[in-house]
Parts: sequence; C-alpha cells; structure tokens
Amino acid sequence: LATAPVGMPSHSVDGFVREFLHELNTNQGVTLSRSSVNDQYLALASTVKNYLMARWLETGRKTREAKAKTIGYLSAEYLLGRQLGNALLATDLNEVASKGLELCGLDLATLRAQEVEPGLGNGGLGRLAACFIDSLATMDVPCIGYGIRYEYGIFRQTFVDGRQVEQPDTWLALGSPWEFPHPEASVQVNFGGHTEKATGADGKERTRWVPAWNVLGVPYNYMVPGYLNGRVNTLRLWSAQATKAFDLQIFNSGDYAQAVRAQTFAENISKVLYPEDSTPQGKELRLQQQYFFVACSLRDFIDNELEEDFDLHNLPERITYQLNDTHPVIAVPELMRLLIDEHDFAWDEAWEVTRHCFNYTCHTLLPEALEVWPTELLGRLLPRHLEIIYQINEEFLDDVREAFPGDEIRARRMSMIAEHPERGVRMAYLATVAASKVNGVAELHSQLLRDKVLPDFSELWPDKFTNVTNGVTPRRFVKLANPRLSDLISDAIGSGWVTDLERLKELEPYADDPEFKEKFREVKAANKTRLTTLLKARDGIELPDGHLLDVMVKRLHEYKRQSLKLLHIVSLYEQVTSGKLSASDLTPRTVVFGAKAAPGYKIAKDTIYLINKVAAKVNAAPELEGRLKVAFPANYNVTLAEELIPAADLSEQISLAGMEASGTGNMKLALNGALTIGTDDGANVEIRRLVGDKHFFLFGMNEPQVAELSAKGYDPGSYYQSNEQLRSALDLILSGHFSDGDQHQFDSVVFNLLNEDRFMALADFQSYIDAQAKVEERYADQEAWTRSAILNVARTGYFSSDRAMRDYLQRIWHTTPMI
Ligand code: 26Y
Repeated sequence: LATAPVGMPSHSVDGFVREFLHELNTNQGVTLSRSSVNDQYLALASTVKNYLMARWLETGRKTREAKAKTIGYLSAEYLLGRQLGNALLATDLNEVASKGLELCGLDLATLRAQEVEPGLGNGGLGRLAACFIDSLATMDVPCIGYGIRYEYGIFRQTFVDGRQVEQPDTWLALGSPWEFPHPEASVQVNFGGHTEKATGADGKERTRWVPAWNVLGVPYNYMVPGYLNGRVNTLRLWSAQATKAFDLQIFNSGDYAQAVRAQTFAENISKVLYPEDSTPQGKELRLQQQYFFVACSLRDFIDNELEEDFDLHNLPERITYQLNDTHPVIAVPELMRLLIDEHDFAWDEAWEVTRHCFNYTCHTLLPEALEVWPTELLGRLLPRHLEIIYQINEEFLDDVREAFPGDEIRARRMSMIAEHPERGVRMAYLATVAASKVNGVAELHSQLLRDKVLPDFSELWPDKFTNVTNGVTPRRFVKLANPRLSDLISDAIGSGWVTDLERLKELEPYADDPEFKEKFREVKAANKTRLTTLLKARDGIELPDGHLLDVMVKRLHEYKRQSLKLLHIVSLYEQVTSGKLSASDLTPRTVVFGAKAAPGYKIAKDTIYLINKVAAKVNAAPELEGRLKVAFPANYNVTLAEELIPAADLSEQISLAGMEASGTGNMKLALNGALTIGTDDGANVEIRRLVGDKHFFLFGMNEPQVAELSAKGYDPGSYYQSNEQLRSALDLILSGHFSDGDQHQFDSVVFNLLNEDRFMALADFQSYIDAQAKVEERYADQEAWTRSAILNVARTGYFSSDRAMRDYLQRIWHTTPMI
C-alpha cells in the first residue's frame, strides 16, 4: 500500500465533471456560480494533474527500480510555454474536458487563455530544452530537467511611442498550479570564504572549504508528460531561500532590519532571468545563479535518486549530465569537489568519474557569447572551485605538452585561463576538456565549431566532436498549435506522424492532389483568420485578408539582420511613394515581426523603434493600402508563436551565413507549411537540402564567401554607392522621413550599417531583393506555391526533437529507452 500510487480519475465526461467541481470546491474554495475565470482555470489545471499523478508516481518508481541511466539535463533556461494544452494533449483529455466544461457552462478556450506562460528562458536555447524534455518523456527515456525557478521570467515587452519598454514578468501572480514545492527536501548551497589544508588522522592532506555564507535551494517539481504513453518525467527547478545560519550571522550584529534585508539578498539569486542572450555581462549574481542550481542538482541526484550504499565510482552508469551551453559548466569542478572533499576520492579517481559524466552542447559561434569568468570573482565566490579548475588546467596542459612537445604557444592558446583583458576562466574550454562529447547544433555549426572556435581541441581529440542537428516537438508546434493541419494530415496518412515525424513523407503524393491542395489552402486561410481575430483583440492590429503572410520572429540581434528585412520594406515603400513602382505590381503582403531586444542592447532597441516608425508610415500610406502592411505585435513569446507560425506563408531566416548556430523557428515554420527565404546558415542548410532547392528561396553569400570578403576587407559604403535602390532606401531613413524630420534619430542603426555593418546586410541586399522577386512569382501561381508548401511539410519530419533525442542517445549518451 505504501508504494501504491493513487488511482486515476475516470476518462468519462461525468467523471471529469465530478473531478473538476471537486477541485473547484476544495482547492479554490468556491462554488461554480461564484467562481472567477482564474478559479476555473486553476481547478481545471488541478483536475488534469490528477489524471497525470498516478503515472508520475509510477514513472519514478519504475525508473528507480530498474536503476536505469538518467539524463540530467542541466539548463539555466526552460522556455516552456503554456502547460494546460500540452497536458490535455498528453492525457487525451481534450474532448472530455471540452464537453465536461460545456456541461458546466464554461468554455475550454477561455480557460486556456487564462494561463500565463512560464517564460523561464530567452529564446532558442531555452525553448530547445523544453522540446528535448518533451521528446524524452514521449520516448520513455528517464530524464530529470534541472534549472532555476525564476520568480520573474523573460520581461514582458510593451511599446511606448514605438520604443520597447520592459515590464516585469509576474507569471506567478495568479497562482502557479503546475508546480509541486518540496521545502522539506531543500539543499544548502555555500558561497565565499576560503580554503584550508589539514592533515587527517590517516596522515593524508585534505582541503577544506570554509564558506562565508549560504542559501537554501528549494526544489519545485513539474510534470513532464510523454504523449499518450504513460510516462511522466520531472523538471526540477530550484528556488533560493535564506537559511537560518545566514540570518543569524547578520542578526548577531544586532541589526534586525539588516538581517531581514539579508534574507532578500539570498532570495535574489533566483529572482530574475537575465535577459541578455549573447553578451555575458560578467555579473556576480549570474555566477551565483549558475552555481546555485548546479550545486542543488548534483546533490539532489546523489542524495535522492541513488541507493544509500551506491558506490559513486559507478556514477556514470546512472547519470549523464548534458551541459546546455556553458551556463552550467561550474558543475564540473563541483562534482570534483563533492567526490574529493566529501567522498574522499583521490584526484585521479574523481577525474575518471567526472569526465564520464558530462557532455557539452555549444549553441553559438559569436566570440563575445563565450563565457569567461574573472578569476577574481570566481575566487571570491567559489575559492575551492577555482583551485580545482587550476589543477584541471595544469593536468590538461601537461597532456597538451606531451602530445605536442615543444609547442608552448599552443599550450598557452589552449589554457582554460585567459590572461587578457583580465584573468578569467574560459568556460567553453573547461567544458570541452571535461566532456566526453562536444556537439554543435546543426551540421554547419558543428563544422565551424571544430574548425574555427575550438580548432586546437578538435585536433587533439577529433573523436570528441560530433553534431546533433536541433529539432522541435511536433506535439506543441504542430498538433497543439495547428489542429486544422494536424487533422488534414491524419485524415490522409493516419496519426502515427505525431510520434514518428518522418512519416510526413507519406504526404508527398498529396502535393499533386487537387482536393488535398484545396484543403491545405483552406487550413492556411483559417489559421490566418484565427490570427486576425487574436491580433485584433490582443494588440488592436488589423490584418488584411488574402495577403502573403511574411513572418520574421526571433530575438532581435544584428546578426539575425532584422535590418535587412526592414530595408526591403523601406525600399518597397520608397519606390511606390516616389512613383518608381506601381502599387498594383506588388504582391499583397503583410510582414509580421516578433522580437525582444536585450534591455541594454542599444542598436537592437533602436532597430525595434525604427521598425515601429516604418510600420506607422507604411500602414498610413494610402498608396499602399491593401498592398503592404507591417505588423509588430509586442511581447513575442511561445504562446504567440503557436498562433503566428501556423498562419505563416513565408519564413524569414536571413542571418549572415556562419552566424546562426541552428535556428529552430525555421523548422517550426517549415513544418507548418511556410516556405523559407533564407541564407545558407545554421539548419537552413539542412532544410534546403531536404525540401529541395526549388522549394526554398536561397540568397546571399555562403560562409566561405563571407570569410573571403572579411579577409579582403569589407566596405559597406561601396554597396551604398553602387546600388541605387539600396541608397534610396537608406537615404529616406537618413532624411528623417520616419522620425518626424529628426535626421539623427536612427544614426545608431544607419551609420552602423554604412560604416561598419559587421553582419554585411548591405552586401546581401541585392540578392535578397532578387529572392523576394522569386517569392512573388511563385506566390502568384497558387497551385505551385501550395505544392511547395505541402512538400515543405512532407520533407521536414527530420526536424522532430524525437530524432534529435535519438541522435543524442546513440552518439552521446549511449543509452536506450526503457521499453
Ligand atoms: C551567457 C548568456 C549571456 C547567454 C544566455 C543565453 C548566452 C546565450 C544564451 C542563449 C543562446 C541561444 O538561445 N542560442 C540559440 O540556441 C538555439 C538552440 O540551439 C539555436 O537554434 C540558435 O541558433 C542559437 O542562437
């Protein structure tokens, strides 16, 4: 009885209603007639959790009993999106819930809209983590996702007079029904102080860390349900709390108010997600966050998931930690410290275990995105860890010198310790040395990682490096987001594609089936209508009917080149308003942007302002009425993505080649039947190879051409001089036309393009314009366009995160599903 889980409520409508009303009464303490929409949403969430509970408990039991190897996914970010829809999908409760609620006079869609998404991530990397844990649960692979329960997730973006203004994301304000706090299982995490050497009774010298302060990590568990398979894995996010010991130390000074303030200080650690996603700020609090969640997570697994008498020499048989970029890399010295200082391992024994426990995924190519922690800061916050890192580095450099005798320059190049501009630890090097496998996130990226970012390391250990191309979950991004397309697909080829996405291939013959094509167009049109209704209510934006929907959604970055898209729009506007082009020759098009800028990233914020200013002019120009429209709904997030992507016709993936590690929005859009206009970058390369050149609009330089132009010296001004269309567009911005006559409003954006243009937007401008002409030509032939769109769906099943997880299992984790 003690181990028997609770039973599952009945899957009948009656059973559901009983459970729902019970939750409303007992959890919310209200009757149906007195309940608010929030009460109803919370009760519905509890009800759905009850259906998952037995499976969750059973999953834990089964995994422990089988002593199966677990994936410990270590990620500072999880961009989960709303939970309710996914939980209903995973339990097959959609219809039952919808009918049951109707009996109560309630509407499921209204309750779903009440949920505030947990936005505990910045963008691609955080969303990838969410897709991966979904796939592992669906594939019956034991996984614990470890991360931070930020009290404030990614900021809420608003526009004030066209400028981005950030608001705190109060996602917990109305209650958070999906989490299970376990304060009794809190873990203490130490910081600061110094280390001491002491000789024990056995005559051995040991190091002791004498920390100065500590905090508690409180685990909050979240269910990660597999799709219709009975498995429910766990996502464990840590929240920081002050400890008694911590309070006392300051309380002893006799200042009570100060002691209470100190409590706030400790709790700051999990207060807010840092909104930068490329340039690390080297902030002390960020390092505290990283160590905090990693220390909690390692301790948690050893203390709670392993048997009491487990021999830690065998740890790699039971867990493999995946380092999601460098953010959790402090886990490497932490595991060494645990084994040596707390479990009495010898150095070599500890290293043997550690190097078999970790693998590292790199998500970038931008040099400025690689984390380097100043040794001054590391030594002050984690003195023992810095010592351990120095020793790992010394032993590693010995190996380098042995492999390349006499090559001291190489050894210095490969050192984990950078000397300039200040002494710091290169976390990517530490990760690479400790990891069994290092992977990039798309073929091109993995190749550039080997050849350009870590060439010395790949020369030393060629077999350590591998590629796993990213993927996205078909559950959330097709089945949930696009029910109409999902039904159309299932009617044609059955529903197996939801967990076996390569089966979309079976759609290929339908690309020539007139009836299917007609239905496919109807689905797109209906999705556009759905989006129109949403944007009207959400943002007051009117989407015109019958337009090509041209979508660019991603974080705002110079390398992603939203400015190139903008130059296209400004150029169309300029040509029509100056009479060079007749509006009737334009393909009716609505461009939709979605993008947040890091709050301290000036050029990115100015670009947002410029987009909004251009949008205002374009949308007010009578000549362009019904022909060109620019929409920029604020606060792009997972919830909005699920509405936008199914409606899109054209997917903009226009980064400078060699800059976008993979991209995942590109995959979501293609899977939903958008055609891509894109450069030869990241996973675009693989998308184009799979869908075929005819069904992908390629433009711009490729990576070798970019490198060549860079080497010979890039002069953006020469493109301005020689390309009249480009010059007219830039001149119009410079004239103050979009800034009420202020000619300097957009200097940061325009002068930057003219003088530096680090990401070579001007060099790719003409090629982009030419590719857009081909887009219009194809779109004019609706039969041909629809055919291409269907083939995009049929040929992109490879980009399922299930496939990505299979690749990790085979190439990196060396484990298999439980069944
Ligand atoms: C260190 C800190 C400033 C930082 C925080 C977040 C640095 C980077 C990030 C996030 C990076 C990120 O989201 N990278 C994206 O990862 C995706 C998943 O692999 C890729 O598809 C995408 O190309 C890459 O930009």
